[in-house]
Amino acid sequence: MKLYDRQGTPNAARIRIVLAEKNLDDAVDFVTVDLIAAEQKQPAFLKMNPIGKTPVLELEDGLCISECTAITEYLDNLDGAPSLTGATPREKAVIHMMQRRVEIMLMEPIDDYFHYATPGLGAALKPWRMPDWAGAKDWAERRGSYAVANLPYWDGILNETPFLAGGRFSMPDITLLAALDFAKGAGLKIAPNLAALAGWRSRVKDLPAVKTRSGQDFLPEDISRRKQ
Ligand SMILES: N[C@@H](CCC(=O)N[C@@H](CS)C(=O)NCC(=O)O)C(=O)O
Repeated sequence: MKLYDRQGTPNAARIRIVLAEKNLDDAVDFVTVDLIAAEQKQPAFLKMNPIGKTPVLELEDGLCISECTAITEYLDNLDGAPSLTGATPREKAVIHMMQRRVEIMLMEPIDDYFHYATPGLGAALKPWRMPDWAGAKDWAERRGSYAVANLPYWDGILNETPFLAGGRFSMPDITLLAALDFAKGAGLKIAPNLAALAGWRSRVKDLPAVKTRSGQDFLPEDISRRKQ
């Protein structure tokens, strides 16, 4: 299998954690996509994923799977013992619900903040960035504030249960971790008084799969290549 991504981005981190958790690192060849040069918007990449985003997992038969949730489902089920996406109907339902909540309440607004309230991935991406209107920055600032305002909700959940979908580490925990790292990398301030969230974060960061596969600085060397 081939994984097209860019190390240091939040969604690359998500799948890298899944690969480590499922002991599949050796089953994948990593192909770097130059997001700063907008390689993900070029015809060759759009053939794999018309949405023009990474990561994409290419299987041996040529099938290209995009969307972190779909890639995670696939990798998690390869060994017949899904641990990250749920085994029972109830587990699957709760995992999917929490996954969508993390996306809608955090990942998507943080992404909007990053791309419209900061230089984002830089000048080469400008032609693909909508909306290009005068109020875009204000709107993006509000999207960032919305994400930050949602953090106490997650703190409340983690006050009641060790992981987002109950007693065990699963897909939405990975997404929440990536979202928090993304928020930090994009420059959003996370309130320091959310004890349950902070406790969960340090426990999750200590899990072997997470320790080996995330925690890189956010797009470390690329930031300096960005042009406003
Ligand atoms: N919903 C998508 C989000 C993918 C995404 O936003 N990927 C980012 C990297 S973290 C990307 O490729 N950005 C490039 C761009 O926006 O042009 C998923 O789950 O895979």
